[in-house]
Amino acid sequence: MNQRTLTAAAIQLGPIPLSAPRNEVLDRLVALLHTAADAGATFVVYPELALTSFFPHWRIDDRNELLQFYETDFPHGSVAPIMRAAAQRAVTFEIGYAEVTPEGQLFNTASLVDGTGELARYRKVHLPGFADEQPEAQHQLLEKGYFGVGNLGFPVTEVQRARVGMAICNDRRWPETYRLLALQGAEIACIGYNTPVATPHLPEIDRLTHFQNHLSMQAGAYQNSMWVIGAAKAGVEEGVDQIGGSAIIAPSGEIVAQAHSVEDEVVVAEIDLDMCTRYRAEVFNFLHHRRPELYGPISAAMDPAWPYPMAR
Ligand code: ING
Repeated sequence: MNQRTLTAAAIQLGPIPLSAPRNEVLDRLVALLHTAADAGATFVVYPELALTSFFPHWRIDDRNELLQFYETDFPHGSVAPIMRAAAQRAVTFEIGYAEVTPEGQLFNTASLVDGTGELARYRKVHLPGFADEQPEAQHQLLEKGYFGVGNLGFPVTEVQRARVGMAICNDRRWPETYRLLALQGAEIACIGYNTPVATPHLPEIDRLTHFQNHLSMQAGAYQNSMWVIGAAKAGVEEGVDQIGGSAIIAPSGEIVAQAHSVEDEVVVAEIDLDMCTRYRAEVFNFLHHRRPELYGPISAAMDPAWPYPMAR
């Protein structure tokens, strides 16, 4: 059986200023797709909210002002120039953007797209931060106010003989994300992110932001025998300093390629999809070694008696 490989790229973006016209942003993203394709990539991953500034970092009271950041007619009205480049270069891409539905629902969304159109859509499930402004914080994280909880599950789609799933930013910190994809046979998890260096409400982790970024994705990749492609929006964007660290991570947990800047940067690696199969035949043979019947209600909410603030 001939080996299944594909050359993939994480496309890291530097800041997208609030003042940046949409055509300039698209020109940047198209140029980066060509750079990736020139390096042999046929599959590329852009960051979360790759078309705009990360606007949950500040309070926006006026709904019409807020809606300026959301796409109403994705993909053709939003990323047509990228689709044309994708068709020209035979590339499939994954991209994050803010979505408003015809019914007015708001989501932090990512889609798989090729030159013919949209292949799959995912809406972010794990929304960090708050719904309301935190007056003492040096920057806001208002995703709970600006997005609904994702309602499309964790879809897995066949792309170039690979089974591809999506997650967005904070999703990568939760083991359930990778396991739900792995249980559907996903071999690649695409994860765009916008992650500030400083976390207003837990400053003790500020020295660990980079470490915990890679820790989360490496653990997810290894414990679920999948490739993880993490793509950052990096640098100081509208006053908030964000980490880079875009990386391509193997089912072994090894980082096989990573960004070294906090600007636009293309990170390329050849992905051996059969490594997933080898790990799933041995170390993580779910059928032979895993015992879900003994795990009890692991998906239930934690006991309210626990001393932790519990949602639900
Ligand atoms: N951003 C951050 C992330 O999960 C965060 C929020 C940072 C949560 C650090 C916890 C610790 O990477 C988004 N957009 O989810």
